[in-house]
Amino acid sequence: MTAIRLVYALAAAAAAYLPATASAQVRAKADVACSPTPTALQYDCIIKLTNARTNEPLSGVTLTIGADMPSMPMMHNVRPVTAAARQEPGSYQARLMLEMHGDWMLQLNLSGPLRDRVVTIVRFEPGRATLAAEPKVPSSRKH
Ligand SMILES: [Cu+2]
Repeated sequence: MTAIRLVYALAAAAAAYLPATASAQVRAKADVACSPTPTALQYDCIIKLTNARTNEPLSGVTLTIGADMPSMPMMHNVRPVTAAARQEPGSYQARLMLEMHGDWMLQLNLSGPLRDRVVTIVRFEPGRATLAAEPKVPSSRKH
């Protein structure tokens, strides 16, 4: 009886401890593809989130997207939007309404099963959007 109780206690401890540990180690990778809508400065973006280590799709994530222009700090005030999950696991979509064309830094804030922040820079132009230069990785990541 004592042994059984001990096993049960260990299992409960593991269940309480492991998810937090696991989520702290998981980093997200994001593939962002945006396309223009008929409305000027409005773009529809599809974001695919994967576990950076295993490449598995990240489902069930609450994803908000903020946008700012690195070249014009404090000049813009685009409200963050919450992305909607698409049918494909790990795939999300969001509509961005920007204030001008140019390079925008998209800040992807993930919460839920894991918390992470992924930053990517996208060049928004009339009629198209392309990935711009490699973003600077926030220094919180340890090597
Ligand atoms: Cu600007």
